[in-house]
Amino acid sequence: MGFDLDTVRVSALPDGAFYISDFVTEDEEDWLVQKVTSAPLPRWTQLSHRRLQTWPSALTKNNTLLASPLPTWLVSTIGPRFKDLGIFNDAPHQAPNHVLVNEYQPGQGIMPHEDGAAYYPLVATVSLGAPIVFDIYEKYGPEQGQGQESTGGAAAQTARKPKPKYRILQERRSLLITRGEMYTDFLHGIAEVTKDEELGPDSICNWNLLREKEAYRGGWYERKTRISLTYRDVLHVTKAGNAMKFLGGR
Ligand SMILES: O=C(O)CCC(=O)C(=O)O
Repeated sequence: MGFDLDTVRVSALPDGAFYISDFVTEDEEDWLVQKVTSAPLPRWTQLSHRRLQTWPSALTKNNTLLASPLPTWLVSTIGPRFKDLGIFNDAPHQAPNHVLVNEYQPGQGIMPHEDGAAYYPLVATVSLGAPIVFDIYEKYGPEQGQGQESTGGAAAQTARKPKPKYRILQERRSLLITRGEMYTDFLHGIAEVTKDEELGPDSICNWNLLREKEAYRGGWYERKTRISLTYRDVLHVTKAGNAMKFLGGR
């Protein structure tokens, strides 16, 4: 439909990040949240600092996806919009084939990490329920604490807590796309806090693209339950028959 991604580029970041503040409507958000939260309990993996659903299934040990369609609710509304934006056009399967659904309660987050070589270097994240600050860290910078000792203990870890190089505010109903250099050359994470603070045009790099700047005028907000749908393209996909061969079946 000719949407110009350049109009939503996060220009303060290295090439490869885009932010659309009203990607899904409030009704669509309610429906998606209902779908996520009504999933049977075994669908959830309880991690120490968040809950996770993996659709259609977890990758094998060698980062291969067993071919299976994504559930309709994850793609019926969102899939056509990705197509209109053309964001997966250059990916091997021209569409996402894997979605990680994360749920964060206030005080929960995810350690700085990279998503790695299993995926085409593009993640499209739909945020639901509440805003959250997404932190970007230099991979090799001094702040990242290269050579951080694994035996450092809690005090040492706190003292050397890495400082994000960039901060992106993800509003509810928004889409964040990170790709290319943003995917390969940086780490990302979400702080384990109950309040996101120091918010403003100088610290939040997508400030000019926000839908509800007024809500953050005081410079902070209290975290609430936030859900993310992170769409990706797994590079290696195998059909069920091939997987049986892997497992020793003939
Ligand atoms: O919830 C998010 O926005 C980030 C999730 C994330 O970093 C991941 O799934 O690798």
